[in-house]
Amino acid sequence: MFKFKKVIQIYVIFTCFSSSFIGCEDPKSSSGAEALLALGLGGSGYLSSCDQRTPESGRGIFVADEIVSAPTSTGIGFKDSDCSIDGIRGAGKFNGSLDVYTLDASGVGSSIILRWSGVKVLPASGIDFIVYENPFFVGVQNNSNSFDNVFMEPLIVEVGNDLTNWCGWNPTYTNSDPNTFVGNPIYWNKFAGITPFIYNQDSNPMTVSEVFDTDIINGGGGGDGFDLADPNFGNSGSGCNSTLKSEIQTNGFTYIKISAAKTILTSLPIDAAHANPDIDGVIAKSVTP
Ligand SMILES: [Ca+2]
Ligand SMILES: [Ca+2]
Ligand SMILES: [Ca+2]
Repeated sequence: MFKFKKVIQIYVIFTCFSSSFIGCEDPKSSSGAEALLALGLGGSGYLSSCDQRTPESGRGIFVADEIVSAPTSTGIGFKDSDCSIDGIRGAGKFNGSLDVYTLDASGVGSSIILRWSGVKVLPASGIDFIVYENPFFVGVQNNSNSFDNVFMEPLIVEVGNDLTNWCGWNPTYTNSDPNTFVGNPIYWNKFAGITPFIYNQDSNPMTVSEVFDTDIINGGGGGDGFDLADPNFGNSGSGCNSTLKSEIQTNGFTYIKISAAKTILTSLPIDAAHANPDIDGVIAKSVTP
């Protein structure tokens, strides 16, 4: 959870109000006015900046660009689910992206389901897609940082073809004390929300090969990559079986479901400060023509 979220939301809303209502309507959000009323501001809703951004295309980076399910999106600020499909905008190793949609810590709003409009994600060599939350390295902000302490809000990732049955990567927290939260990425196997990222489609587009190299310490773009050929794939997920696993590994998948980790693995030692993950977006390496 960002400390400054509410401040930024209120700032944006006030900016919107003080510069007249032109461009401030959000036709997709009937709850915008309700949220403003809840803040004591009254009046109409407004258009989030994410609504005015578009994901990059045309060079082999395929951004998930369609929201299938984000049931508690309000269309406002960090609760605008459009921020999860408008492209990836990292803010460097030491800052979290602000181009994000924040999940709820529990309930239906703790997951989001996205897809790539009209196509499926195909299996490719190496990692097949990358999930970007907005983690950042804690500590000294230069290359003397040991890069073993991340402010992270872990996510669990699953994929499927029917919105009912899902296969995942068997995420496992391996700290020797399973009841203590440690922000060292080496303990968070096959979660997302773990690896900071510098890829930003606007200010740091990188090359395609750099973007699909998630080793942020050694020149890659960062983010959390997943491979359908990983031996862990199919060892978790609601409704996963060997038939679905094989189908996805052979012919790809349509939907990705991204959930606040503790809502699936309830024993994880994730406190309230790390329980509202923020989704910048997802990219795939290959999709159907
Ligand atoms: Ca692969
Ligand atoms: Ca976050
Ligand atoms: Ca985004």
